[in-house]
Amino acid sequence: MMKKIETFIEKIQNAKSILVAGHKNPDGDSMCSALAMMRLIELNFQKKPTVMFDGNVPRTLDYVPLRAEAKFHQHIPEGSQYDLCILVDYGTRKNLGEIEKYVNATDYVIEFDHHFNDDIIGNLCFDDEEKAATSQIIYDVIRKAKFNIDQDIIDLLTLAIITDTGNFKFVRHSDVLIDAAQLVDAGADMTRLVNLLNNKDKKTVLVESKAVSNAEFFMKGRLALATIRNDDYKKLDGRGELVLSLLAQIHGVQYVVLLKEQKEDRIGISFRSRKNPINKIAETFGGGGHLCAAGAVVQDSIDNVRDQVINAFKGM
Ligand SMILES: [Mn+2]
Repeated sequence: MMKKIETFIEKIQNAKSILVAGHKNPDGDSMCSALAMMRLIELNFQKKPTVMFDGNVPRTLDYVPLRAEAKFHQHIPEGSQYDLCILVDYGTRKNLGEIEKYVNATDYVIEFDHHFNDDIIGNLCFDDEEKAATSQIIYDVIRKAKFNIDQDIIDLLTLAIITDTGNFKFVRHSDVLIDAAQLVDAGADMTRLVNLLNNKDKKTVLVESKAVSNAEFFMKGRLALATIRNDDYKKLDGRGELVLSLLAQIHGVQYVVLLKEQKEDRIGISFRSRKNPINKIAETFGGGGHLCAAGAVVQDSIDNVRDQVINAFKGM
């Protein structure tokens, strides 16, 4: 580990231009880990990386520290090149979207990630699938390298943990609680940070609650299926987390599926499970993900996809 950290330091010292990026449509972990990495380099190496993203950033992240420093790729000057790229929380190559061309044009890639990936991009990898959030891996390196940190970095690392654990609901190992405890000791104000994320547009919450009201139930109430049609999808900001979380709170519900009509004949599917693995079902729809939280995108009509999903759960 120390050898890898030495290389990390050397690569940053030698880089003239640095790009930091995560996956397309960044979530809290991806965005906050990227901003924490930018600030870390600024504070310890006196150089300022570019933070770039593709897709949409949900409004819940509007007030995370340094949010304005993250630039939509189309706002980056044409022909920009970077001699070092740091990828955080990207998952797989196909999740990079338009960032991929900048990554491909870079000499050296360093990655920090907690996703399973059989097509690793990084020349230097700080990967750990056991971590609940990518920011924990960055925090590990910070402590081992004894890097300087400030309040923004503390808040960003904590926000990444809060969002990726769904406010500490998805904790598998104690290390994430130990990291969070150390961040609180370092000055993270949990109540303030959780509140700062409560920033959804009213229309998004109304669309989400409508989808919950109209949800269908199958398999004696063990499968809840919600649908967001295209008209409503346009008002949705984020992935419909509220739909998934509310339906999962119902007595007896073990599986929750949310169908989102992103376009006519393009359906995004989110799968959640209380206990049994669900990622194999997502794979049959050409997607994937974690054991109990997975997704897919299917080119078909919403009615066909609905029927196929109900069929796929037969025998579960
Ligand atoms: Mn993550």
